[in-house]
Amino acid sequence: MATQKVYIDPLTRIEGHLSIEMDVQDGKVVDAKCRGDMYRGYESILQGRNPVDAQQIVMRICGVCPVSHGQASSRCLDEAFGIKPTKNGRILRNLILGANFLQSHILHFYHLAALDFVDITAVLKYKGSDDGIVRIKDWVNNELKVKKGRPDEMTAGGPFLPRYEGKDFYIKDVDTNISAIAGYVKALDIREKTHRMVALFGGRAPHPISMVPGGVTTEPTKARIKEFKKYLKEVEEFINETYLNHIIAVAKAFPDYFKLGQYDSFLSYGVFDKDEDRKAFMFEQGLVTGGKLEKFDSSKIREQVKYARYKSGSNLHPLKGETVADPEKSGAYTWVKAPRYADKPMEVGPLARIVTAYYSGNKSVKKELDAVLKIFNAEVPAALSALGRHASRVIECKLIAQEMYNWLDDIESGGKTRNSYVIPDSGEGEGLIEAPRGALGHWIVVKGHKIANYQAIVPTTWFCSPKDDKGVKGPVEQALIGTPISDPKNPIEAARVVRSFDPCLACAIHVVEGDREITKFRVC
Ligand code: NFE
Repeated sequence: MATQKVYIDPLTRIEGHLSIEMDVQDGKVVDAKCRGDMYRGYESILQGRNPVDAQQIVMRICGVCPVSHGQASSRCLDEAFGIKPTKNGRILRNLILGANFLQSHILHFYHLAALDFVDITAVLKYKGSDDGIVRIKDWVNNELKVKKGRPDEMTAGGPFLPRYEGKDFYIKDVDTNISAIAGYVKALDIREKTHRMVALFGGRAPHPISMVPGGVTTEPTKARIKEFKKYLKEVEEFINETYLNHIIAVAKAFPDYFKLGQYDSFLSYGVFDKDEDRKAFMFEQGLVTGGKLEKFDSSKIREQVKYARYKSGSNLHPLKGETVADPEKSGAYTWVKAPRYADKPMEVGPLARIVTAYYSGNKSVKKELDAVLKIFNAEVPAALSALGRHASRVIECKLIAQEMYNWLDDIESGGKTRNSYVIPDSGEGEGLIEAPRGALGHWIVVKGHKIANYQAIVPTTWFCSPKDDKGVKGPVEQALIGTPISDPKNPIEAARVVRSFDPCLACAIHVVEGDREITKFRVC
């Protein structure tokens, strides 16, 4: 049968700009290309600057995960300057990062991915008095009127409509839809609380100013700890009583997604340090392929650029990395490089962390993952899927919220929050951390007290990577193959698979090409 090209361009409800090109045969994806259509360029901006400026500048890579970029950069500088954080500095870093994880995972489910499953038009049948739902109902009503009266306006922008339309695309049960939409509204409020938690020890959100080499500048006063706990309790209740139930409801309505979007090679740098030497983590460091755990060795990381729009420098370790744009490069189809670990494309992110922790013998993770799988009478391989990614996020939220009380209790009253530093004439540093979306690494080379080289490999670069130098596809490209496409004009199945990874192209790349129309917007 003939191959049909299907494009999702742009893929909406993600951070940044991503397009997907697919070859579909007999109603299934047989080939896929993941394209980041922008250039980031932070590496060039940083050259020649004072090293301590790096951690403030790199946070601007993204408004969703600035904490991770700030902390990856601080770690880089810790290593280049030959220092470690104090105990309180480490705990405060964990608390700021943990609050950002909660914010990001709740954002991803309710405000980005859930609308692939939940039927927003169910609010039209709503008879109750919930203020948030009534406001959404009015909004949807008005939008639908526009659509009925003026069909040419059907592509009008808006947070909910238009959307992919088709038979059985959305949850049918009205109560589940209404409850999820109520969750959507409540999640806005809950995310505000998580931002406040970041700001209490970070100084502000979303770009905290307190994270510095050697620790954190904010004092963990009793008043701040008390306020943090107050917000944490509310957020924790939402995770355990609302978010978890909605994930289960989506999985019950769309169990096929335990089989779709599968991938089976995972990498985690380890996160939420238990000591100042970065030897033990709440979520373990390691790699898992086919259920086999392997020790991580950062010297095996390389970036390949045969299919990315960059000059030469292919297959370099990031400390020697080069980022020289080559927009017209023949054969290249993306601005995202192809990071590889020992030549292999790796999935990073919440699922990678949960799988790595599971195979490392992490009892809390095993208990939570087994409990979710039991509901579906499923085993671990089912978790290596689109639904497994959603489940991993809520499991992480539950465990992080739980652990935060212990971190707060571990703060040493009156203890130093940071160690001082001297910028050396020369040095090298590697800053590895987990961002909400996965393994994040920053690398710095200092010469003459200035930045001589700075490279970042972000989570989305790992999973949205193009083919590598040997032609092996990236994780999202591979996970798409075999996805059924019931209607090539409404490829919701592929969109669900890609969104389950939670791509952030804003992190991966930044400057848009000006030579082609991406989409049209109506500004009203
Ligand atoms: Ni822009 Fe980020 C996270 C990082 S993803 S959101 O999480 O780093 O590439």
